[in-house]
Amino acid sequence: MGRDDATPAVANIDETALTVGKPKQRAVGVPAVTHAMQIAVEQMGPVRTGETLRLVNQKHGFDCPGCAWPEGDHRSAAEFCENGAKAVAEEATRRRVPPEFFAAHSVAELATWDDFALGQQGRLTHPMLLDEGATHYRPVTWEEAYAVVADEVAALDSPDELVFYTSGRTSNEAAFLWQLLARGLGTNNLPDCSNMCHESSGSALTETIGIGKGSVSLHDVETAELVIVAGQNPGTNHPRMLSALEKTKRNGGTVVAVNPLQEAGLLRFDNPQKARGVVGRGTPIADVFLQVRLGGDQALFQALGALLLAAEEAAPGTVLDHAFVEERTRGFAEYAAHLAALDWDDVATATGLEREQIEEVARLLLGSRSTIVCWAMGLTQHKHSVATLRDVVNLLLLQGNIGRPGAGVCPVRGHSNVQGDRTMGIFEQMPEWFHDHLDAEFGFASPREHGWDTVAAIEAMAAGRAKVFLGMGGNFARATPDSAVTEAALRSLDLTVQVSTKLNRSHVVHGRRALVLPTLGRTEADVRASGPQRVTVEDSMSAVHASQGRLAPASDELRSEVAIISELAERLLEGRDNAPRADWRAFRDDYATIRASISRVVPGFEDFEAKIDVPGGFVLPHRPRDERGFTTPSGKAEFTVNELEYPHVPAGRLLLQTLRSHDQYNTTIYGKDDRYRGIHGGRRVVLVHADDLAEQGLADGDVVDLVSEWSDGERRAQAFRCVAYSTPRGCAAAYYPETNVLVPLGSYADTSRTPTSKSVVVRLEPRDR
Ligand SMILES: Nc1nc2c(c(=O)[nH]1)N[C@H]1C(S)=C(S)[C@@H](COP(=O)(O)OP(=O)(O)OC[C@H]3O[C@@H](n4cnc5c(=O)[nH]c(N)nc54)[C@H](O)[C@@H]3O)O[C@H]1N2
Ligand SMILES: Nc1nc2c(c(=O)[nH]1)N[C@H]1C(S)=C(S)[C@@H](COP(=O)(O)OP(=O)(O)OC[C@H]3O[C@@H](n4cnc5c(=O)[nH]c(N)nc54)[C@H](O)[C@@H]3O)O[C@H]1N2
Ligand SMILES: [Mo]
Repeated sequence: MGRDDATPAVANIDETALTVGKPKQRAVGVPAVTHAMQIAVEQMGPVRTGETLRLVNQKHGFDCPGCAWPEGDHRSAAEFCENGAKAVAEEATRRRVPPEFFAAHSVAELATWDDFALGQQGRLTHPMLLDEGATHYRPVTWEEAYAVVADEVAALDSPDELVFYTSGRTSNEAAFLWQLLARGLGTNNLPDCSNMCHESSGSALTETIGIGKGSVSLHDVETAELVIVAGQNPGTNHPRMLSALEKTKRNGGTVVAVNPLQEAGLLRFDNPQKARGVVGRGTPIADVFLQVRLGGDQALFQALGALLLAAEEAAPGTVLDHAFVEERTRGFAEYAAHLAALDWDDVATATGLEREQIEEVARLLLGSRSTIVCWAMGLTQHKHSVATLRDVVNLLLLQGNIGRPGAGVCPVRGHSNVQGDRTMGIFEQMPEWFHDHLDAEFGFASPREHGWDTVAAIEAMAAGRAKVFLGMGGNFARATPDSAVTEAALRSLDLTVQVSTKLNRSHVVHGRRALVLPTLGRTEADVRASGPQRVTVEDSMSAVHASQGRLAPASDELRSEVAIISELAERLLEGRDNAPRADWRAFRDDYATIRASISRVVPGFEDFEAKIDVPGGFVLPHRPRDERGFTTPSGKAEFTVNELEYPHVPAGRLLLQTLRSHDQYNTTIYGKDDRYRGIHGGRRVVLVHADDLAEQGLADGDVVDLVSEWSDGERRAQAFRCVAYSTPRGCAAAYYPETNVLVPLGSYADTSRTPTSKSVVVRLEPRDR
């Protein structure tokens, strides 16, 4: 089986408009507003743009489908964020993909289009079926669509041949029903986008503090004395976080950035809502910038721990929070002994940093009474990510930086409800208590054997053990690693079903039969038998609040996710032994009935309905944050001993990270510019240190193939323009999803099994221009 790039056919790659300029030193400001407005007006027209953007993240509006950064208590009239506006515009677009579109374009033709071309077609309007052997999708009624699913599910030998994927935009209500349907049929095969995202955070935090969620509030970030932002590009991916960091700075706090790339948003922020940002010089964000090597963070956090321990030894009683360490934690002595043997040569190799740079940050830690560490994909997508994050926790525990104002762990989530989906049970290995509660609520016996995560699901498809794939949002074919392998796996299925808002590659990489089921987005009014419905979401800081769309739906045929799931459930569960006793019709007629069930199954949701009547919603309990209590088996926070790891790259090879440009939302491409990094008009670029290019006999502007090397062979992504860029020696960067073809399915993080999208060993092979 080939493992090379065929997506889209390389013959169609047109990057003639690509230009490269100088990276920016500051983020947001007026250009961001202008750019967002341009995209919004293109997609929605001027009137709808005004109406729609007014409702984003307002207390009676809809939750922004952009990112999971929380809303503050004091929202400005335009809680403005460039990339939030772009996310909204993509959903509220006036462009449509009606049945005539599918009649005009065969699936084979669409499979040669790139992600940008597919996504730009607009909103799906009608349920579509691809019959066995057919060349084109054809429109069907909802009833016919459900019958096809029922037919394929009835033909299965076991419910474990089903895969229920979830992306993180799904509301709590829909997610709760989705997992109930899967478990009602008898499987825990519930892979989700989180497996590829913050799973390492969940794994490390659950082991060490007993809960896989962040422990800080927005106010904590704004009032912390020290915030370390590691492995994250907030200027692009969480722009509203820059307003919080601006406040941290104004309150006298210090910010340290740890990143191989000098991301504009980490350098300087021009707040578009403040006159100062528009006309002045904006706010410098990072006081210290550690340009770390890819995968060098574990070494950095161990080194910082060792320096704190050394300072404590030099002046006993002045550095550590002894009371906290003694009363609330376990394993300190072993951790301290382990760090005493830290090899500083290893630290230098792993991080690429000077010892003085690390000592400077250690001094900031010593001087800070409240420290927060924020992180995202730069820390979670490596082989040793869970170990790295355990070492982040170790460092914070030393000074008692958990469960105290201005202190804590802050994994910054991606999708706007990815955290809520997990809370609702979207996980292949929910704890026993969850199953007990679910069984009690619905009078059935849910399956207890763990299901498949994303990597396991792809392996199962490839091995013929999975037969039917159902995707609740997302773009499984494109978001997953090892594109060629994954696409072949998807094509071997009997049926692929995608519940989607917009056209994407997962619709054209299909099983023997395929369904596209169009659904309402968050911006749209969802009116059911009992009237207009609201749904709920949970942000990165465990705040749950209501979201209510107001726009007229993109088409009369659209059904809400809740309606689709409950209608499917009635048909798939009918007549089965051990089916959950659920009133699916009541669920879809009035979402409050779903919330009533949630309130009995998930702790923290008692009085759910009343709590979301309060504008801004409510914050879920979090014992480490609220009472310094730890629900680990020992009842204490766990110091852990982790062998130091970092990527070893053979001579002549580079370590590639796959990351987001400024003009994309995961696999949805808004445009072909990456303004802050100086890239315009194209995406097939690889950012490489100038000396590495020279050493390989290459120059800026040369076109190369990226070839990844793995134990089972090579993978190739064709035709990338080399860009000389500021990044540590030996490190390179290129955009996802074009480079997913290079990430081997078998290369994932220990424990969390997150694909190693931030460390892929590659060589650059010159090709003729
Ligand atoms: N506009 C927009 N917003 C988004 C998204 C989007 O695509 N577009 N996606 C959403 C989702 S699902 C997520 S998960 C988040 C993702 O948010 P991010 O994690 O910010 O996204 P990435 O582009 O993957 O960027 C990773 C950052 O980590 C750095 N990095 C890479 N490897 C390392 C490393 O080994 N060590 C350190 N210290 N740094 C490293 C990279 O240089 C880069 O700055 O954003 C969410 N928000
Ligand atoms: N190489 C590499 N791979 C990665 C990453 C990386 O950094 N590098 N990042 C990983 C991460 S962090 C993540 S989270 C995953 C993302 O994985 P996914 O969540 O699967 O991908 P998205 O691109 O966010 O999904 C976009 C599609 O969702 C659908 N959609 C949008 N809104 C809605 C809605 O309201 N309802 C429904 N039903 N559908 C909707 C649209 O049809 C759209 O085409 O990718 C992962 N893959
Ligand atoms: Mo993500």
